Amino acid sequence: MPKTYSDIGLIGLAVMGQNLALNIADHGFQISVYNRTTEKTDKFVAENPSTPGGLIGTKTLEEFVQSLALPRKIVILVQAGKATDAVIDGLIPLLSPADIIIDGGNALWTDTIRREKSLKEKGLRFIGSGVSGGEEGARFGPSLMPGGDKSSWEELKPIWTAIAAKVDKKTGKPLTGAKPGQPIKGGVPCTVYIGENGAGHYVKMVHNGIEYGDMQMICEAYALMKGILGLKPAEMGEIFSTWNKGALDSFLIEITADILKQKDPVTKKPFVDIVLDTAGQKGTGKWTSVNALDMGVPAPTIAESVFARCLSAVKEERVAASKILKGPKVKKYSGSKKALIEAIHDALYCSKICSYAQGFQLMRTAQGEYGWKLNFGQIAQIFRGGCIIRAAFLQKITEAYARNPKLANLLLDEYFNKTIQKAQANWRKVIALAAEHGISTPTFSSALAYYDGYRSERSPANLLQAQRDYFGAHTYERTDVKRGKFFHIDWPEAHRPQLEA
Ligand code: NBP
Repeated sequence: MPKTYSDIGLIGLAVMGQNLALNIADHGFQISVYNRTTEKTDKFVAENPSTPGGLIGTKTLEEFVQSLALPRKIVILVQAGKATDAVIDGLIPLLSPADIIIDGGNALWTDTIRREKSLKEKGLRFIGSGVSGGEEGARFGPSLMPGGDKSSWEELKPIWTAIAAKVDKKTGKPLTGAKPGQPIKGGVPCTVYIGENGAGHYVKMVHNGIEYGDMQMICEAYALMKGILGLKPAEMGEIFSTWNKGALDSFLIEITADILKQKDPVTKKPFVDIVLDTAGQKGTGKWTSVNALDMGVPAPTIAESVFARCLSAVKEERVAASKILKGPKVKKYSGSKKALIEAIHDALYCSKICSYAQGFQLMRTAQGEYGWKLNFGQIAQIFRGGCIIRAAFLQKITEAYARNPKLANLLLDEYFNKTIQKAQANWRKVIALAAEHGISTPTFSSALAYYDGYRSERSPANLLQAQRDYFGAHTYERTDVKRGKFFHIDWPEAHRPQLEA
C-alpha cells in the first residue's frame, strides 16, 4: 500500500534519473517520478513494479508536486543548462515555502550559485549535488557532492547517505552489499556536505577534470608500451591487471585491463585496435581548464588531457600530416623490457600525483574566491567509492590532509614527496625515451614540467619580467629590495649609448 505522500521526487528519467530513482527506492524510500515525455515514465514504472520503497509514476508536474511530502525534496536529473532552468521555472509556481530542489546534473557551478540565490529570494531552498559514477554508480552507490543551503542538506542527508557508495573507515576500500542493490552495512558514506551554493558542483567539475587527466595518462602508458616495446593489447592487459594490485589500484586501471584483453565480437581482433582513435570532450574537463586559467592556477596536466582529446578529434588532418611530417628514426629498443615497464608504471604514478596536486590546488584557490570552507581530506575520501576516479591512492590524499589540513600542495606531503624521490629517475627516463621515439606524452611531460617548475627556487621569469618592462613598462621587482616595490628602466634611452658606441 503506497504512502499518501512520497518521501522524495525525481524529474528526468534518462539513464541517470532511472538508476538513481531505483537506488532510492531500493533503500526503502517512496519516490515519485516525472519525465517530460510521459511514455518513458509509464514504461519505467511498469518495468519496476515492486521495489522496497515504491515508485509512483506521475503524468503532470502538478500531479508530481502534489504527491510529495512537505517540505518537498525534488531531484532534477535532466540535461544541464537550459533544460534545468526550464524545469526549475516550471516548478516554482507549484512549490510551497522551504521546499527543496536538488540539481543532480552536471551543472556549471556559477549556474548553481545563480539558481540558489534566485530561489532563496523566492523562499525556496536549493542544493547543487555532483553525482559521480555514471549509470552503475547511480544504481548501486554513487559519490555524491552536495553544496548549497545547509538546512536542506540536513533534510536530504538520510536519503543521500543511504544511497551513496560506502568505504571502509580505516582502509578507505569500497564496500559492497551482499548482492547488487542490497543496502551496504556500515562503512563511511561517499557523501558529505561540501559547502555553500556552488561548492558541490565545483568539486564535481574538478573531479571530472582529474578524471580526464587519469584517462589520458593511462593512454600514454599504453602508447609507450606499444610504441617502444611493441607489446600486444592482451599482454598490456596483463600488465595493467598487475598494476591494479599495487599503488595504481583503481577503477580506471581495472577497466583498462579488461578493455585491452577484450576481443572484437565481429573480427575477433583485439577490440582496442578496431576502435577509431578520436575522442570527444564534453563540458567539465574544459570548464576545469578554463577556470584554472581564470584563477591563474597552474593545472597544465588537466588542460593537456583536454587538448589531447582535441588533437585526437582532427583525425583527417593527422592522417594527412603523418605523410608529411617525419619523426625520429629509432632502432629497436635494446634495454630491459621489465625495467621499462616498471619505469612506465612509475612515470604514470608520479604524473598522477602531480595531476591530483593541481586539482586540489584549484579547489584550494576556489574556496578563497567563493568563501567556501572545503575539507580536502573528506573530499578525497568521498572520491574513494562510487566515482570514476576511485582509487587506493585517494586514501593517501586523505591521510596527507589528516597530517596537515593546511597543506599548501600535495607534493609537499611526506608520502608524496618520498614517492616522487624514489620514482623520479624512472619518470625522467620514460619522458626522455618518449621524446627520442617521437611518442606524444603531453600529460606525463607536463606533469614533470609542473614538478620541476614548482620545486624551482628561481624560475626564468626574471628574464620574462625584464622583457615586459622593456616593451610595456610593466615594471619589475628587485632581488635586492623587499618585495612590493616596483621599478622601471627607461629602456630605449638606457640602450641608446650602447647601440651608438
Ligand atoms: P541527459 O543529459 O541525456 O538528459 C535527458 C533528460 O533530460 C530526459 O529525461 C529529457 O526528457 C530531459 N529533458 C531535456 Br533533454 N530537456 C528538458 C526540458 N526542457 N524539460 C524537461 N526535461 C527535459 O540525461 P542523463 O545522461 O541521464 O544525465 C542527466 C544529468 O546527469 C545531466 O545533467 C548529466 O550531465 C548528468 N550526469 C550524467 C552522467 C552520465 O554518465 N550520463 C554522469 C554524471 C552526471 P525527455 O525524455 O522528455 O526528452
